[in-house]
Amino acid sequence: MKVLFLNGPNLNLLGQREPEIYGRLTLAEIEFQVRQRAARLGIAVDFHQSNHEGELVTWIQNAKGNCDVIVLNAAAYTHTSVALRDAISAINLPTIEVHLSNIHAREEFRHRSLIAPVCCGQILGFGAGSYLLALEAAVSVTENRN
Ligand code: CA2
Repeated sequence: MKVLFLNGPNLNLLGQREPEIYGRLTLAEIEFQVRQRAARLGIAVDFHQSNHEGELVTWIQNAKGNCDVIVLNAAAYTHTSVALRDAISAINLPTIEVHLSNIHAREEFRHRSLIAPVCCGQILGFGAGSYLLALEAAVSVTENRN
């Protein structure tokens, strides 16, 4: 089983600013934790970050046939991107939406997720723990599919 983790714009800045919202870990440190947990579960992981919407769309399109589940922190594109939503719809692969922060406890513009209706679920508000919980959810999603 393989899980593709995709991270959207500005997540490369994690650990440098706004630690009260996003925590103190860098994205590389979160990736390390994910890889450690995945190794214990016997899961292969791909982990990418991009500041470009089109690159995220391409990775989603290429996921078909290459992985079993996508875990997506679309960052700000969560709230704006019809392109990401259409890409998720098009590939028909289980996709789990994750966020470090609780987007519903923040500014109103973050309450709406354009990708939520085409994802199988959302995990948010647990900091780096959201990524680890998403890994567990990915296992459960594939077990329920097969
Ligand atoms: O809570 C999350 O995971 C978000 O997806 C993070 C996005 C935000 O736009 C979403 O509403 C919720 C922002 C990621 C940018 O992260 C930064 C890290 C350090 C300094 C500034 C931004």
